[in-house]
Amino acid sequence: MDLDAITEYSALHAKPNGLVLQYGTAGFRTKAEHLDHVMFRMGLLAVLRSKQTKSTIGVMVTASHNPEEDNGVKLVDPLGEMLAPSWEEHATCLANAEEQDMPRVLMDISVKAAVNLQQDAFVVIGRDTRPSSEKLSQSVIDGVTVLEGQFHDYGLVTTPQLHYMVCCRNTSGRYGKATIEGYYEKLSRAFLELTNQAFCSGDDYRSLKVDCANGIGALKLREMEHYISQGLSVQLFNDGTKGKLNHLCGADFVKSHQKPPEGMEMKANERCCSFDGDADRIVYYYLDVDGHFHLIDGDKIATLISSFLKELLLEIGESLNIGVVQTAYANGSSTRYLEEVMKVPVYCTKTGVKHLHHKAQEFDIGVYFEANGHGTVLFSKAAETKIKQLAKESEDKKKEAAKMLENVIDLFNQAAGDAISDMLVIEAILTRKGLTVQQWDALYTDLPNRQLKVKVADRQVISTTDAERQVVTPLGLQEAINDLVKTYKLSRAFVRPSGTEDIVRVYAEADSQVSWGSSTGKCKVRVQLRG
Ligand code: G16
Repeated sequence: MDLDAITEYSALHAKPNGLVLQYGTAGFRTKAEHLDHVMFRMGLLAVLRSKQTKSTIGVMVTASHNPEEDNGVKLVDPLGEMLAPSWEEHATCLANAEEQDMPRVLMDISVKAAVNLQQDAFVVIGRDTRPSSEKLSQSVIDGVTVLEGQFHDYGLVTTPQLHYMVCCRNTSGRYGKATIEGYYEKLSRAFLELTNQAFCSGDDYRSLKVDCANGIGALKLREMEHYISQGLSVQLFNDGTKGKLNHLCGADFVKSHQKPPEGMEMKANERCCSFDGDADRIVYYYLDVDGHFHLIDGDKIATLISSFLKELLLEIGESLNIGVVQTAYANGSSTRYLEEVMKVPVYCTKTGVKHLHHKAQEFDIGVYFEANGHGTVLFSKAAETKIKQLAKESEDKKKEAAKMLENVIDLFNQAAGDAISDMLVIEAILTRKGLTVQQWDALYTDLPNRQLKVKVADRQVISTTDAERQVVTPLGLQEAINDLVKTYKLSRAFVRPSGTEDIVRVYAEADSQVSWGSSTGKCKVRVQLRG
């Protein structure tokens, strides 16, 4: 390691004194102007991680759903999954080391993690469409090259596309071709095969309006359009030509405000969906004939997918175990429906797809979705092998079901939640089952709920336990929540510090909106902080 060169280059990406950041729910996120040193250092760290795992590592420059002025970075581990927790700690230490200490901290990490510094390193880099992203990804490249790592810059890609590339490169192409065309070809082939023989091919089933949050999703969906046009026609809104990224649009806005995005032309009963800023989340929605807005969030997406998979498993006659993973934000109605009607086991983890992904790996088929629309489905190696074998060797209906499952496996991005891939899975299921968006929505009725952001002086004073459903500190806060919650039926509420924004998130649901004391249905939760 050439410490002199590292010190010299690092000075060009100097850390502002005293700035402390944490590798949070999805990497580092803050105002873009505070991130130059973090990017350079994550370039260095990616090289160490690549040497240690003898694999390609990904670095994605994005702040996903955050405002345009923010930016962020996250590292992608060898199978396309999120960075291992012990390396998140290394990332935090390295990002926070004061300028003069940084080379020593870097050395300490390489010793602690037993990195063979002679090993070659390869890093792939991607970025979203934020104005700050290009320069920040150059800082990542500076970090990679000063440690003599090799790199490939994919430029503008969605976050899940970068996860896919990393997975392809580390599995000798078995997962797919590590190119954008390879991604489009793999997904579109599976999608068209799934929809090809569907009995329902009326126009209603084939067109979809997509709000792209003025982000990268628009560019990538445009590129992909002609690959899927035989099965689906998409009409793009908020494509970044006029509006600001994530501003009054996108999956996060639609989910948290429970209303349509601006800039979308919606007619009654039309199926619409929204991506978030880096196209790793998706939510669906429609307006009914009375103009009421209906949101179909990650919970209902998980339900649709699980019921389709269960039907196929029944047809192939295999007892592969299937589990659904949610977070505390999952609507109580969805959990009840999955457990009591569908008889599927449901598990709850902390917020952050890294936690859900990990839990989902315990099943033959692990379906994980956050209510905000972030999720995917994982198939174990054993399940995949069994399904492939049945698709080859069985006959008639069983063969057809196994082939369908084979395509479903290919259509999901198993490296990460992916709005484009999820959208195609959902469209294929709706087409195959001949379901309208209203019929899908009618599976169960969500409990009325609200999610709010609260700005506090220091969000870190709040700590939680029990998959973030109970507050530990400050003392007295949980009792205050309990006192409020017990006065309403089917009610639940929790508070947790965000790991991506400098705010505290508050969630509440109950059987009725009216009893929360406001004709506009706004939830009034007042807790007094003691201690
Ligand atoms: C990220 C994570 C999600 C998480 C969301 C909000 O989403 O990947 O798993 O639900 O942040 O996290 P928090 O409540 O801690 O702010 P994205 O789409 O912004 O990458």
